[in-house]
Amino acid sequence: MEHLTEKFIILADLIKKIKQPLLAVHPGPDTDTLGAAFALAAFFKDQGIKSTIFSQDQVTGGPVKLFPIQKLNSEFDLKNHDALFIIDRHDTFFQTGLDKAFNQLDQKIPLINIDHHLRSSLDDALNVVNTKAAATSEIIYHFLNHVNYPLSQTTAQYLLNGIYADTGGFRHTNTSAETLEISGELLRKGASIGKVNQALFAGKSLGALKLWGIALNRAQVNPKIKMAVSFITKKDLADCGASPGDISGLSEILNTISESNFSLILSEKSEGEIKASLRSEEFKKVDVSKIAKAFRGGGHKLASGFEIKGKLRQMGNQWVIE
Ligand SMILES: [Mn+2]
Repeated sequence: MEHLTEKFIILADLIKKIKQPLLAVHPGPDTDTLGAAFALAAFFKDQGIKSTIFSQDQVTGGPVKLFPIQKLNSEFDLKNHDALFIIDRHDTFFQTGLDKAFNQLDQKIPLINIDHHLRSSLDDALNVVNTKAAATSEIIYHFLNHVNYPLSQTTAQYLLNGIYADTGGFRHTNTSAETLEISGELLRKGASIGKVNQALFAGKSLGALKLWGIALNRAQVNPKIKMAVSFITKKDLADCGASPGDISGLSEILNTISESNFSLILSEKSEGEIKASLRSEEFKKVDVSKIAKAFRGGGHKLASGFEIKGKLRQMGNQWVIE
């Protein structure tokens, strides 16, 4: 992580001059983007800096139990801020209209992009990017360490939440020795693996399991391309009383089918929009981000996604996108 030191020095210097930064988490906020943002906000608060966290979308599923989500703002007015932080996914800048608001400002404010995904630099930004980091929360940990910020138990938990989630509970191959060392340090500060595990992986609702049941029942493997595929309609979600957050995890289960090299879950998002999430495993040697890119999506080698226009409809025994 040595090469980020230079960025950290610039960032620490920049933070001395700001009073009201806006922190943007990515659409469909996950545990890592929230963990990184809330940890950074705690640091700011202790420096007498009043930060605001902006989340375009509501938080659903497990992360609800891990963060004070009532503190999130669903709107922003960049004129009230003197710095803009994009947390965990650089495309948030474009997807939420922050780019337009930023470009319309009479007086430019610093733009900081903190990310661990591939190809995630932003023009005109201070890019604090490390693609080797398992999570953005890991980068934030290093930064807070760099400025000698003493982590409280709550802040340590935020960071552990992010790291635990993005490594699939230390099961994915992005779990490095450093990831475990950091996590050990966070445990020493009082963070709990049990708490985050319960919220993310163990605490499944009946609705979520019913939804998985429907999707697993529909699952098929395409033997030619070794793809395991299934899908979820909006009606399924409503019928099961499940939330969109319950869909994640499904692609990971599908991914464990030994005849498949990667999994694809299609889920109806809003009217006429279908979300696709792809997963693979290191040993399967498939780069799912290439598939996602072909559909103008993004992500990383083992977990990517894209969106397409359409509706899922049943025609006899077949389901089609129309
Ligand atoms: Mn992340």
